[in-house]
Amino acid sequence: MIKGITLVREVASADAHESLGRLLLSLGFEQGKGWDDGTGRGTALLAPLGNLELVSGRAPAVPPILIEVFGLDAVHRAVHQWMLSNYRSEEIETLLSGPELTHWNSRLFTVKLSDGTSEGLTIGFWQSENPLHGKPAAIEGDLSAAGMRIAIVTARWNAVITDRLLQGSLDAILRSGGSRADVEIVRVPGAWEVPSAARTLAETKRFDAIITIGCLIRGETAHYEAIYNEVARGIGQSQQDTGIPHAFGVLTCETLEQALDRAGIKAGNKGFEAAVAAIEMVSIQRKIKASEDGK
Ligand code: RBF
Repeated sequence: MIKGITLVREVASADAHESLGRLLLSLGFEQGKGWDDGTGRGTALLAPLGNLELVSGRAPAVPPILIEVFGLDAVHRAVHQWMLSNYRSEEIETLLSGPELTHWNSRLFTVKLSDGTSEGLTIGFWQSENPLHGKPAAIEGDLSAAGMRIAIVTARWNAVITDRLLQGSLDAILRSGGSRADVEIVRVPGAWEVPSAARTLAETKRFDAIITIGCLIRGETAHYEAIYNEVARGIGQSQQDTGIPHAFGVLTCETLEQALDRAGIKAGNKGFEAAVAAIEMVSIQRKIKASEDGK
C-alpha cells in the first residue's frame, strides 16, 4: 500500500530555494512535479529509494535528512563549490563538515543550509564503505571455469563466422581458468543440426554446460524464420529437458557484414559472450543446489 515517502522542508527565501534546487538537481535528484500557487511554491526532488528509520534507545547521531550517494568526495566538492557562491568562506567552515567515518561503516558529511527558517535545513550526505551495500541479496554466478567440462557445438555453415565465434568461446573458457582438455568441440553441418547434437551431448551427462554456435544469414536463407525458430526452440528444449545450461551463440543476421561485426569486429564476439554466460550459469546452478543442500 505504501507508495513513497516525502520530507517537506522550508527554505529561507525564493533565491535560496532556486539555488538549492539547482544544487540538488546537479547532484542527481530527478525533477518531480512541483507546485506554485502564487503564495508559495514547492520543488519536488525525487530519489530512487527512500526509507523511514525509527530510532530508540539513543538520540539519532545524524541529521533528519540523510542522502545516500556514491562518489561522496565528488559530492563534497560540488557542495563546497556551491557554497563558495552562496556563503562567506569563514561561514562555510562552520556550516560544512568534512567527510568522516561513522560507527556504521560509512562516511558522512553534514551541511547546514538555509538558516533563518523555523527548522533550519541540515543535510547529511553519506556513502557506505561496504561495496555490496544497497544491493539486494542475490545468488550470482562466478566467472571461474576451473574444473568445468564444457561441450561446444558449432555449425560449419558460414564457417568464416562460426570459426571466429568458436575461437571467442575457447578464449573465454581458457581465460577464465578452464582447461582445453575439459572442452569437447563437435562440428555439425549447419545451424539446423545444432540442437540435436547439443541434446546428445547433454544427455551423456559428461558436461556441465553446452555452448551452441551457428550463423544464419537472412539474405541467403530461405525460410529463415522457420529455421531460426526451430533452432532456438530445439536448443531451449534440450536445456529444459536435460537441466544442463545451454548457452545460445547462434547468430541471426541480415547481412554478412552484420555477422562479422558480431563475430569480433565491431560488436564484440558473441561466442565469447555465450561462453561467459555458460560459465556463469554452471556456477549459479551449483550455488542454488548448494543453498538447497544447506537447508
Ligand atoms: N545453415 C546455417 O548454419 N546457416 C545458414 O545461413 C543456412 N542457410 C541455409 C539455406 C538453405 C536454402 C538451406 C537449404 C540450408 C541452409 N543452412 C544453413 C543449412 C541447414 O542449417 C542444414 O545444415 C541443412 O539444411 C541440412 O539439414
